[in-house]
Amino acid sequence: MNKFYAGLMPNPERDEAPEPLAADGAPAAIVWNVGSVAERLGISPSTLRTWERRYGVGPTHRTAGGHRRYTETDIERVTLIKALIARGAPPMEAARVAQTTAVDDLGTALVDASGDDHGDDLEHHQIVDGIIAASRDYEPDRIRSLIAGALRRDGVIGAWTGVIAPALINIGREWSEGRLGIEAEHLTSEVVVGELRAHTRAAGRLDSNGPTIVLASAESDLHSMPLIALEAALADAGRACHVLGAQFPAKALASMTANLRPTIVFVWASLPRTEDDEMWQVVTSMVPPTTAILGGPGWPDRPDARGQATVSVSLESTVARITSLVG
Ligand code: B12
Repeated sequence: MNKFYAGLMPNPERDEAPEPLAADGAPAAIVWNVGSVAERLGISPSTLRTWERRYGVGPTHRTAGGHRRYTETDIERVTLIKALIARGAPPMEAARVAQTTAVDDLGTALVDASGDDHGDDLEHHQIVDGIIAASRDYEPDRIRSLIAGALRRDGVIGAWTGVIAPALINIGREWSEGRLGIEAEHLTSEVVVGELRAHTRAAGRLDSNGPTIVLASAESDLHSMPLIALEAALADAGRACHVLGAQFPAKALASMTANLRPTIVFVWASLPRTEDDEMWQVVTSMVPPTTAILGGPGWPDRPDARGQATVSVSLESTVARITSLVG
């Protein structure tokens, strides 16, 4: 049996019994309330209501008391919209297909759309579109599923470079142009952080006795996701890091470096910094055995003033440089 249908069959041990339709002249059919449909499909009740309100895909019946009731056909249509969105279709388009597919063709459409919920067979740009659509719809579970799938399939470097960074850059642009709320950016960031951290934890015990690798974001800069991506990518290489996180104070970085004498200090800056900035002074005056590596678009473009510090332009090149330095 197709997995979609399997999930829709009543389980007498667990499910509340389906209700008959209200005696309002509607045909006798098995119907389900919003909570049961949400549970079966793994979608929140609020998403079901949003799809109904925004795209007109939802229950075709109500009880005498006005409560929503889904028939089996309604559930198939909702399942289809879910599957199409998970495969990267824009919600409007998914809703149009779900609404216009003839009842007899719904089964075939579902099999065609089912593929894999994690987007395993999707192109990078389709996953990116899916993440942006899910951010717009406030759907953390969908974002999580797409990101987890990309991490599993492509590893940290592949998923970050092909999916996560392009999605974030796009979301940042949409936000700055007023087409996406700041809440969508926060929601997506939180999911990305959670999935990257889960990936790091799954790597198990890491070598923390070797050369010390310190990762920090520049003072007053809240952007820290590239550090967390770097931590996860280095975990894949068996390396543990000291992650200091967002907006790390310049003075504290200077004194920690002097005490700990780490092999690597990687500092990220998304926001623009100037040459009279204390953080710039600290990172450009590090000396062996410490190598400072700068990442992010915020650093001043002054190769002659960088001292020993070098600049990395991608996650992949940063991992390559760090692993070559720590052996
Ligand atoms: C997520 C996010 C946030 C989150 C951060 C959460 C977190 N835990 O990190 C939150 C909501 C906190 C946030 C806050 C703000 N943000 Co913000 N944010 C972003 C967003 C969408 C992604 C940040 C990120 O991780 N970028 C990293 C990668 C994905 O992007 P990138 O640096 O452009 O990537 C290039 C290179 O760096 C390189 N690269 C990519 N990955 C990697 C990895 C490594 C290791 C290396 C070396 C290189 C590398 O390749 C890319 C292609 O060129 C960006 C959009 C963007 N383009 O960055 C905005 C963005 C950085 N934010 C912006 C702004 C304005 C802000 C706020 C000031 C908004 C506000 N008014 O409150 C605050 C900043 C507050 C502060 N004091 O820091 C602007 C900055 C514009 C500017 N140049 O000044 C951006 C660019 C959005 C935009 N398009 O306008 N933000």
